[in-house]
Amino acid sequence: MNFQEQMNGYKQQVEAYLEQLPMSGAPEQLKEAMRYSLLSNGKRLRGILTLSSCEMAGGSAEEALPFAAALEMIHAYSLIHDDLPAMDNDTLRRGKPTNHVVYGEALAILAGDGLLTHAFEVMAQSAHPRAFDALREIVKAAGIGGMLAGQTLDVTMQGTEPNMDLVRDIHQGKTAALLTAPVTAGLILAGASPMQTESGRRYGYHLGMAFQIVDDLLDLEGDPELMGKTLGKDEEEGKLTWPACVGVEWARQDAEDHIRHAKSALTVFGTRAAFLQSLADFSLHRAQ
Ligand code: GRG
Repeated sequence: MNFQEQMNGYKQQVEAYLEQLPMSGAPEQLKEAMRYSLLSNGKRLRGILTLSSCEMAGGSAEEALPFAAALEMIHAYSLIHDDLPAMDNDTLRRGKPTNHVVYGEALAILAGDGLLTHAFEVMAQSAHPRAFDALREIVKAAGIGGMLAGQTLDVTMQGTEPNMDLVRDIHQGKTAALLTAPVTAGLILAGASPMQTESGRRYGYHLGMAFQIVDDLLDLEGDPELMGKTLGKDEEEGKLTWPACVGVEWARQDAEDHIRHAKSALTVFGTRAAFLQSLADFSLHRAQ
């Protein structure tokens, strides 16, 4: 199976699992707003990373599915809230009108809250012996010292002079944290050693940093059709991005360096790392 076939296989597994989530107890309108964003056309990278990391360390993708789904739910919540008028005020996401444009602000906030809390419900239902350790990785990444810390800096420091240390902290929190947790959680579920899990953490950090630098570059020079959202807003709104700190050419170079570090962090897994190493290259060259 080549890389693209493997990607598609993991993506289908994640999407089939998300599609059948019962979301029991949710009023119909809330469920509809949650499913609108959750099932829209995302790359499913966080889910794919969870399943493939678990398999890389000898586990089964099946046992990692609730955690892959939880990460996609947390990601979808962050996008819904990020798009709200009080935050980035975006009207287009994944090629469709944003959640609040369709359902109104109140229901969009609730759909985000619903996805976040349901993610924990789904993980808590897992009978996996290491479920709690995997859940701890995910809580930390999504929480106040992870994604929320990055987003807080992003929102509050907007318009200030670009500064490399600050942008590094923003990127690590808002993006790298939620791309690292799928890897460490997947490895933990597979019973990987602490040393292997730390290698996965280094991979996730560098992958995440590169991913956000590429996102910053795509905002400057990407194709809005492919990206499925409005581009060019970062510069307009004085967002702290890596190209704003070092320029476009250096930013591209730095993204390449991060990908090199990400790939070499996985050498402890030998040939089993091939898929995740190709995924790192894919993230560097992505157009969406
Ligand atoms: C608590 C009010 C409140 C808000 C939370 C934490 C947060 C808001 C937002 C985090 C935000 C964020 C949008 C980070 C950027 C990360 C990023 C590059 C997202 C896009 O990821 P892709 O390209 O998206 O994987 P797809 O659509 O493919 O899943």
